[in-house]
Amino acid sequence: MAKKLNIGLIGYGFMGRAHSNAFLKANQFFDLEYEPVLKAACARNEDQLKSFADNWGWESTETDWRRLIERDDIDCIDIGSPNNTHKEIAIAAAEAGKMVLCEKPLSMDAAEGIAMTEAIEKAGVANMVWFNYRRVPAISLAKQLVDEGRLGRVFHYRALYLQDWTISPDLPQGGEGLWRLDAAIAGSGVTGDLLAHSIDTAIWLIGGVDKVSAATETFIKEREHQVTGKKQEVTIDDACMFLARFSNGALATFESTRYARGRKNYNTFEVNGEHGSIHFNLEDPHRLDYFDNRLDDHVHGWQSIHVTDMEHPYMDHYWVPGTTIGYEHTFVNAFADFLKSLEDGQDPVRPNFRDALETQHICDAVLKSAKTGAWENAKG
Ligand code: SOE
Repeated sequence: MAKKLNIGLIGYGFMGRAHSNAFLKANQFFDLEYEPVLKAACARNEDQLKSFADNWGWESTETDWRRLIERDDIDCIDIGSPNNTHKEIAIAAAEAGKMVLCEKPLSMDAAEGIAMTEAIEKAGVANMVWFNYRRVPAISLAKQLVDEGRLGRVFHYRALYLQDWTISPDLPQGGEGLWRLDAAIAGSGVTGDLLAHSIDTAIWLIGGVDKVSAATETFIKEREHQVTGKKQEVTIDDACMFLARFSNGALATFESTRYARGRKNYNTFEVNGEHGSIHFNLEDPHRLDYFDNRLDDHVHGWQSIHVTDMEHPYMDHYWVPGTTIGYEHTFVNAFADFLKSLEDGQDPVRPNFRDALETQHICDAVLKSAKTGAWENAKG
């Protein structure tokens, strides 16, 4: 008999849907001791919440997250609401002894992240931050190749995260669906929203960052605010580029924008090492490109590994070799890893709050450097 884990989800937007789907699917594909129960979904807009809850099979609803946390029949709080709500909810949930899952980025800034991480660690509750791209099988395979020493010493890391959905000056900022453009709700623009993903992947693959030097730009200075209906200053970073020095001596470049016409969710990275290189592009997510310099000279060349075989990370839980899985499965895989980590003798799941705080420190240093023009310490 599976052990039941009662989930209380906060937020019904894009991530509320992605997480709900993961809760419903994880036990269908993975053999796990724990089984989630979609106990209660919580958001302020009652009508929208009801139709969301009906659609995904949530047993009940709450319109006040404090009430959700008080409930004795909730074991785990999942935070899928906008960034400015993460801190208060995570700390209250930890203090109430609940497990906490939190959508990325961890927080508005590192100061908030420190308070959240301390509360989580003090309470000793299981926790995970949904940096879902670690669970793209091709990115997990990249981690395996690096850990197997196939690249040797790493010299370069090069990441791009490009989108194009904010180019129109008529796009409002703030409110439902558009809070990512409002710094008061999101904390920052592409740095926290997109580069946090790139940074999480990078530090997972090759280790920590010591220093950064950054430049940011806000191309459209004023936008109508959806809530107030007034034209207001835009204070998010629309684009960000930074140089990084990793603790292991590697040199890196990161670039992100929402103004790259034609790029929809172009999250790519390349790692160049002494014995080989790897390259990944989320718009072609089943492939990992690999160059192995240790092969004989006459067969040197980039291989494009179709990461769909039974030996590849996560793929033995799905279909047959050569068939693909999707974006939503990165959340299924992450949640399955979380449930697995609750079983006896298993290591805590990663990335946890402490890992996400490391990313948050780097984001803060990037934003600081963009203002000061100087190299900034990224360690916090
Ligand atoms: C922004 O457009 C966004 O939805 C991010 O918030 C997600 O984290 C990213 O995975 C896709 O793009």
